[in-house]
Amino acid sequence: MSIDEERQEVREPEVGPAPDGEPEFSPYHHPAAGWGAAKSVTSFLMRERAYVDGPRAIMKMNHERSGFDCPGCAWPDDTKGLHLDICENGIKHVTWEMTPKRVGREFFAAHSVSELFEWSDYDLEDQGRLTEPMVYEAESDHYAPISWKDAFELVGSALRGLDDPNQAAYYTSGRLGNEATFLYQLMARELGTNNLPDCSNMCHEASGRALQASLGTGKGTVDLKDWETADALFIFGVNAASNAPRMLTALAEAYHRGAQIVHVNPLVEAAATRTIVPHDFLDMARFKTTKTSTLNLQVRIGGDMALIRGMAKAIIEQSATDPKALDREFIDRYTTGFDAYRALCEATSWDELEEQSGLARADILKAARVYEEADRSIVSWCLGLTQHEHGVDTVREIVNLLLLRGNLGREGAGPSPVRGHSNVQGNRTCGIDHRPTEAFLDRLAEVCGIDPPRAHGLDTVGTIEAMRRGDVKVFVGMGGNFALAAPDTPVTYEALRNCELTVQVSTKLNRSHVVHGKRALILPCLGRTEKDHQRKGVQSTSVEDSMSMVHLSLGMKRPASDQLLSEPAIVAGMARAALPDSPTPWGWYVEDYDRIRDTMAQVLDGFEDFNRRVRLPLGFRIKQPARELVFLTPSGRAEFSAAPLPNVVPEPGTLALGTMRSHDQWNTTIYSDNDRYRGIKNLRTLVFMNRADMRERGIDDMAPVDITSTARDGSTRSVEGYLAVPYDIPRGCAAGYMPEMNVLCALGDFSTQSDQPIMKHVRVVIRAGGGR
Ligand SMILES: Nc1nc2c(c(=O)[nH]1)N[C@H]1C(S)=C(S)[C@@H](COP(=O)(O)OP(=O)(O)OC[C@H]3O[C@@H](n4cnc5c(=O)[nH]c(N)nc54)[C@H](O)[C@@H]3O)O[C@H]1N2
Ligand SMILES: Nc1nc2c(c(=O)[nH]1)N[C@H]1C(S)=C(S)[C@@H](COP(=O)(O)OP(=O)(O)OC[C@H]3O[C@@H](n4cnc5c(=O)[nH]c(N)nc54)[C@H](O)[C@@H]3O)O[C@H]1N2
Ligand SMILES: [Mo]
Repeated sequence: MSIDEERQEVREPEVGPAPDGEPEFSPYHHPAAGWGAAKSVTSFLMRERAYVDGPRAIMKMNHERSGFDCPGCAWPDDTKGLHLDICENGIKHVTWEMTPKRVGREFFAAHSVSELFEWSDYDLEDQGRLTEPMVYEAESDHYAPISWKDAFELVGSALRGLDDPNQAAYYTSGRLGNEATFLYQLMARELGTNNLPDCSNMCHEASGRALQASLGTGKGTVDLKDWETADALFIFGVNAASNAPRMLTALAEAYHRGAQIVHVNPLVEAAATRTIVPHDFLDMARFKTTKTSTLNLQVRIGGDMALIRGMAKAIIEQSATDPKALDREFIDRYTTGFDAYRALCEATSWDELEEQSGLARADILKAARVYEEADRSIVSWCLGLTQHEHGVDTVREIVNLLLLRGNLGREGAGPSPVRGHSNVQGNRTCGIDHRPTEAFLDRLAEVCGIDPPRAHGLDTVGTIEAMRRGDVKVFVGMGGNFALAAPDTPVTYEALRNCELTVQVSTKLNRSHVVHGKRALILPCLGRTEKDHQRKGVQSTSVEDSMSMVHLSLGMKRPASDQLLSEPAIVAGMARAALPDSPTPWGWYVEDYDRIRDTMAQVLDGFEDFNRRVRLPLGFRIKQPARELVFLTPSGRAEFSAAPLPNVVPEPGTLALGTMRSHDQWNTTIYSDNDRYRGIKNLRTLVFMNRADMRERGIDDMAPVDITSTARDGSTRSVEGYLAVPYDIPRGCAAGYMPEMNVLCALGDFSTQSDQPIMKHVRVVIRAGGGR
């Protein structure tokens, strides 16, 4: 077998570290955060040998006047200037970047790429920070050092040599700062393509499209102050204690002031129980826990839309006797489409709603009552709602529910998506969009003097398909780990390997460096914690959180190597090489990021006076017209949707499988094989199942099973020897971890509404297996 054939063999990625004990499961009964988190942080800092720098960095995180923005998630910083607005997973995330370990030229000389391909993902990342640019040499099958100048020239000549600029694609993972983002999209469009796939295509694309359609702007309308004044919080499909842990503080505060907190999730996650507020030292000392939930509803996978429609139906029924149940004045003045929506709710039977949501009518009515009794309600959600075929319809259904009672454009009320990567929202705001608006392109053309292409570009799934066909020949990844994050792992590998050139701008070694094109570059960049020196002094970059606050992030640490370049400098280097006659002053921009911000202020809505406002203590909030009850929709009003309820009940014998993160993981970065809040130790190749579903299939607790998914086109994909964990999950539902289970997600199974891969509803058959 040739190297390529050998590597093409389908096999599950080994993602986590080698287990250091037998797999264990014992349900978790402790509060989220608190001492368990403190203990976990301490042992993590010890292991990463970062016990001096770690605590020092933590004290600089998320300050209102200086310091860097925690790259851990997109939850906003505390507006009260609290100086320890941090969490266990943020600390782990930052420490991971600050590791003293290095991966330099000696490492690459000692290990061929074929050898590295056999390593686990944990071992690849665990080598530490990348220190200098490297180029793949096919003859020796090794990465070898290359100068920045030659690396840029290699990219430039490959891009100049394409027959069509659409033969390149430029991926963005959501940590890229706003300034680098702006330059990156400018480069792509100056070259002539809108091929700008991003992680958001796998994440919150559905939220953006739904909010755009319903409200005219693709973002949530609430901020932290609203969270602090809501009477009811509805939290759909998010594992907050692991993935947005600072939300726990908001939930505990809400509970203290008597707000209702409803969690909707097939699993009762740790954030839906109790917490010890992480930075409340008195609570920590007294082991004082606070409840973070008043009602938990375990919907079936994909059943949220039926629940929400049921709540709306109950409100509408109630309005027959209690006119105050609906806010008629609001509906008449600001919305359109109410009558059709009401008719649809009335026509949907309770039987259907119960069947599709997996909940009893009485439970749906409980949620409806909470909603009706609250003067101000916020509905929040994450991937549990978006990574479905009908993600757009479901998010629109949330807006429908909010509109019924005028929960929009006033304090304490509105839709609140919880974004993923720390700057994924900023990436979109600053132009990473494969479907840019004409208005944006016009402004870009006028201000930057370029002629941007008007045809829409490729998203993540489209890029993989095009690379496979050979239509996209150059892939540039600005951060992230495309090989492992994307669906259908072997297919994504094949696509990347089919490229003439793959370029990865990264901080750490990962799968996307060892699954590469015919030629390949690793370009190492500064991390967010590190000092960014340019000609005009130390630079800061800006980021936008989940609630549209834009603020500066300033790195403090000495860079991991003196060969690292900043992301803006890397974009500028590639652009200058690819566009020798460019009118854009690339080098001049990089000398002083204020200059990039001055241009951005002219192109982007809401960025007027950018340089001054971003330096205000907490930065500034981008205007959100829907918050002011200005709707940029075709009708000029908020638009009710009236989508049919999808059938989400699994066919007999099959289960709906959701792929998700463990507690000790950051997307494709795995810190350990444990998932503390779900009671799992030393195990990642598992599937959580309802015990009755296990019994029916003759599967014992913790016994090996084989899982086979069936795609829409009828093709099947399997994993073997996963352990079945009996769990409190509705019948017909199952769950397991990404990225191991990405092999089960067919590339063709993306939502027809958002083009998002359907990662939360994979149709599977699970059988007792032949052993591990
Ligand atoms: N520590 C840490 N923080 C992170 C990340 C990380 O990997 N680690 N990733 C970041 C990124 S990029 C993102 S996008 C976010 C992701 O944050 P989450 O959305 O919390 O991510 P998942 O782990 O996929 O968890 C999805 C949740 O949805 C539930 N769920 C599954 N199917 C359904 C359904 O049909 N309905 C409902 N209501 N719920 C369902 C699952 O039980 C689970 O609780 O977190 C960000 N923050
Ligand atoms: N089955 C399944 N698949 C999923 C999901 C799911 O729920 N289920 N979730 C999807 C979602 S929501 C997302 S967002 C994607 C995540 O997709 P990606 O964003 O592509 O993946 P990450 O794992 O976040 O990327 C980690 C890598 O980023 C690099 N990195 C870290 N910091 C920096 C930095 O400061 N600069 C640069 N340039 N690079 C850096 C490091 O080299 C690290 O190895 O995965 C998606 N895939
Ligand atoms: Mo994400």
